[in-house]
Amino acid sequence: MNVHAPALAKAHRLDDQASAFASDVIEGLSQPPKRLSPKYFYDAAGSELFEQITVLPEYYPTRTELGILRQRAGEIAAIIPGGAALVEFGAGATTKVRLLLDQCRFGAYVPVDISGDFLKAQADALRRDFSTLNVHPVTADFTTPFALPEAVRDLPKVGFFPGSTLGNFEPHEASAFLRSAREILGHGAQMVIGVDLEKDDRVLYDAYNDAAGVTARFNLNVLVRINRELGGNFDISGFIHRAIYNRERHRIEMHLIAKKAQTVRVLGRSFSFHPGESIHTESSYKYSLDRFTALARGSGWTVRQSWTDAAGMFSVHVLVASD
Ligand code: AVJ
Repeated sequence: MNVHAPALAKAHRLDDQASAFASDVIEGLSQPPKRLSPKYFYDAAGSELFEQITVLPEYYPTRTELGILRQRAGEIAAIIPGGAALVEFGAGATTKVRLLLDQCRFGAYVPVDISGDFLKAQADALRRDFSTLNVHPVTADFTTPFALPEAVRDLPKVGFFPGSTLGNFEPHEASAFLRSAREILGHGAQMVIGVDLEKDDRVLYDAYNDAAGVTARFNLNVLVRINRELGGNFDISGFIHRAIYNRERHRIEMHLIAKKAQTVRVLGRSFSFHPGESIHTESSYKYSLDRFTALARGSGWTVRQSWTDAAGMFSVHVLVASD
């Protein structure tokens, strides 16, 4: 056996990730209208800015979802089979999963994330605090099919997809993701999912236009990242953050707006902007309970139970695989 193979495979994966970023950026900036995927917000600086967003007074989703999970963890535990493997799609801060791990007797925890380093640190912390929990991190892009670790093959499966990350997907992508999760988790699986709800325009607007300007910095950071990682020459001060609620399409849209005409070079290519031209950097879809229920049903799942906070701002659902 070639002892260097794992190291080479790892280097190759990193190359793949870097070149996917490069080709996605080139493709996105070549389109009219220009766009960038929100998955590229989360370099080290972007992840730190996102953590700051989650505690902003205007940003209600994180604290509202935590409140629901805290209040309902006992009820969730009661409908989840003992000894199940909890498979988390994407792994950020461990605050939310700890609420479930505190209440439910899981046989294993499988965090799945594209960032292997972050996963390892997170896994180590959980092993320390839950000494009997088997933690099996999987480094993978959870939007594409991946294999679960052999060690959890015979355990019941429970998916976990908090934070309304589902909202970043276009509706057809959200459906494809739910179908793929159903395939990965298999027959009889359940899934705990957090989904942000439609509400008053002003509340939504403020959540993405915080007074302290953290969301603006989070949005602009993707240009900083392109400059650093792809040798771009974006003038960051030449763009402003804009977030609007598009009620017809049930989504917050984040844009970066060119203040003046300018030409930017990235990886040897030129991209021209006219004054006021936008780069669409994120959509964050908001659901009604009915639209989410229909989406789940059309994607291989049945809603078993749903909870919201008292003000109906955010929802948490337990889904059961259909058939
Ligand atoms: C992580 C996708 C749920 O849409 O609210 C926060 C990302 N963007 N502020 C969201 C985000 C701007 C967040 N999600």
